[in-house]
Amino acid sequence: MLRLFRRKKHPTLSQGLFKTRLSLKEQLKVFLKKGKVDVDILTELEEILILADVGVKITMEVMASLKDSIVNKGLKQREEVYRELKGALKNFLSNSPRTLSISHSPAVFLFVGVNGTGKTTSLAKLAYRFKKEGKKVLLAAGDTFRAGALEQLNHWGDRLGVDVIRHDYGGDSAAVAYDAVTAARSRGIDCLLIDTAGRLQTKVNLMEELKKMSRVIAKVLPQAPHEKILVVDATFGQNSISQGKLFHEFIDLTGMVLAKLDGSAKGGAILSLENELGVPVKLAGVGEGIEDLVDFDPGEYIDSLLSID
Ligand SMILES: Nc1nc2c(ncn2[C@@H]2O[C@H](COP(=O)(O)OP(=O)(O)OP(=O)(O)O)[C@@H](O)[C@H]2O)c(=O)[nH]1
Ligand SMILES: [Mg+2]
Repeated sequence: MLRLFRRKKHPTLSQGLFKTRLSLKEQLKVFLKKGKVDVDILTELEEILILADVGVKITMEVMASLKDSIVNKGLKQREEVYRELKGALKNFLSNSPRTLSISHSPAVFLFVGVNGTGKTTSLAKLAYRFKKEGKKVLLAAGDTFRAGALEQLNHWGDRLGVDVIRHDYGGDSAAVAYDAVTAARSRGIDCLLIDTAGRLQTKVNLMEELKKMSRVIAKVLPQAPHEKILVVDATFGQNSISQGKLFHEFIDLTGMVLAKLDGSAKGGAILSLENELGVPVKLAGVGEGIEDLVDFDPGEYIDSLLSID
């Protein structure tokens, strides 16, 4: 059954950054072609970083550090500055581990985020990955609010051959979570993935509901949920920062999934997002297919972002 989803080529982070790179590549080439370091170099680089939605704050800090490097290290060639730029940008990415916490049994994952960011799809992609690794997976339909949400998750459950714990529409999402964790324990499940309804970070009552879900889960299983994942829509760019901050305030996130990276020309925003939140991006969605979920590797990210190939 899982063979149905198999494709020839595995997706990559670099592939997901295609659109962002498209707008940068030509500018970077022009930048490098000029060869020598001159008075315009920092202005040119600044434009490139802003174009990738790296954000003003980080761009300014990187410019200051490059200026120092050019003077102190006596950089004469643009190629050298370009290498220095990659190093400088990497420093803004989080040092926290990016591996998912799956050592507990069951390992409980809570997916949260604003409406339509890609929560349910990312959850299904991760369930598929776990299933492929031979793990026992269970899904929970914590979105009892949006019309069609239960059917959407059921559909994924059917396709993946994974059970879904669900209540009716209008039900209490914390009660779904409670039942799901209880079921996961009694069935010897390895990974329980809990979906939630999309919500605006400014709606305090809805944010409190997430807190309650988290609390109820911990009552059944202390230390759970082991991963509280914010799913961010990569096309939002810098706008995701304020959203992310509030989600983090309410439920203390452990990681982020950057969904729809393939559709975004704003891949540079990951730098500000991580830097401002202090929460690592662990996975990236690079397409609508079930296999289009990749690990986020900081080195690969910077290299792909600034690649001229
Ligand atoms: N291109 C692309 N599309 C994606 C990706 N992830 C999700 N999508 C699409 O985004 C749309 C919304 O995805 P959902 O997973 O339903 O989003 P959600 O956050 O669960 O939405 P709500 O439950 O309504 O808040 C769907 O059409 C998905 O196919 C991705 O990585 N790349
Ligand atoms: Mg959903």
